[in-house]
Amino acid sequence: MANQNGATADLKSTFLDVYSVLKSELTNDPAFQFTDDSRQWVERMLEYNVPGGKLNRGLSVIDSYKLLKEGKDLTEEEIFLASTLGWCIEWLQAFFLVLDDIMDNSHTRRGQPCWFRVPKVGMIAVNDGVLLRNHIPRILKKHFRQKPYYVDLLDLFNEVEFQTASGQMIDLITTLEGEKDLSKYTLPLHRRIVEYKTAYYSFYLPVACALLMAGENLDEHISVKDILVEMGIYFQVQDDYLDCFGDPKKIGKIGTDIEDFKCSWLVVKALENCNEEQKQVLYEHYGKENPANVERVKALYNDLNLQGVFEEFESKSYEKLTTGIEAHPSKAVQAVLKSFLAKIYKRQK
Ligand code: GPP
Ligand code: MG
Ligand code: MG
Ligand code: MG
Repeated sequence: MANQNGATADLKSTFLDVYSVLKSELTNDPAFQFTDDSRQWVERMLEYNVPGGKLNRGLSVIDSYKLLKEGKDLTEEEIFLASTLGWCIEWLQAFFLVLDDIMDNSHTRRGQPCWFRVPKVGMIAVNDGVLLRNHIPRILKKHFRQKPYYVDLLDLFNEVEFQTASGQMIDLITTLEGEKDLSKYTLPLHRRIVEYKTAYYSFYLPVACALLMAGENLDEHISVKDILVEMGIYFQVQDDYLDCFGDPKKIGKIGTDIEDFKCSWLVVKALENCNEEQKQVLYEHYGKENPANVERVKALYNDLNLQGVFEEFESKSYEKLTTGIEAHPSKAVQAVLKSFLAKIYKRQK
């Protein structure tokens, strides 16, 4: 066990070393004449937004690639390249989060104020998001241009970004003022939102990167994609649950879903399980900024035992996903998927 933890810690420190290399390349990019001020801005913006998360998405590119290689030792180049792809996903995540926090009017992220709330940052954060997004093709160009799978990588990142932005759009337009209508909040709508806004970039993308690096054709791995999308949906249900019931000290952010009138899994389940009287409470109090309204919604969630409903959902999802994984013909792919599931099952952060 100590050994395994040692290996994990090692992998993480190698991974962080690659971050330093990429950051230094980007802050010395010859395509732009950096001044001290502009270089310092980018440097601080990257430090604040890129490396401070759980790094699960990024690290799982290396994990997945290793498992696909079935125990063969990776060369230094392979470790560097898999880490670089992992960082491209972390950059994408940083880009999404900087903008998502503005759109969701959030306060904290990863245990610190959201980037746009930092003094003198404000709406410069919007342009920082655009820059973070533009760093990805610059990293890919520098390190993968000569690879046979370069075009496929670019295409993959583009496709997944499009899916995520489309999911984010439906997450946002369902909450529009004047159309605040809880009756449209059903499980199929929730599923559609979270499949697009979360599942592709968080679950499919890391494995797809590893598959491309291993020389695979993504069209031949549709069943892997289907399982990963299911896992991503389960992951976002956990995110919705933790938004209300998680410990902000552990998850590093304060929930805003009730205030924001989000089509969260919790409100969908509350609507499914409530009586007429409780429905009135939801209609009256959901989607308001005032803490008293929020508390009233939370009290109703407790009355409806949504924690219990969630626990049941969690163990059922685990069983279903495991069955799906074990039906996959390749043991190596099974190992990739199982390691993903183990990382998120019953997560508290
Ligand atoms: C998670 O939603 C989804 C994203 C972070 C994707 C954002 C996509 C963009 C194109 C900006 P969330 O709002 O529930 O996440 P969190 O709870 O972490 O704020
Ligand atoms: Mg959001
Ligand atoms: Mg958010
Ligand atoms: Mg959330």
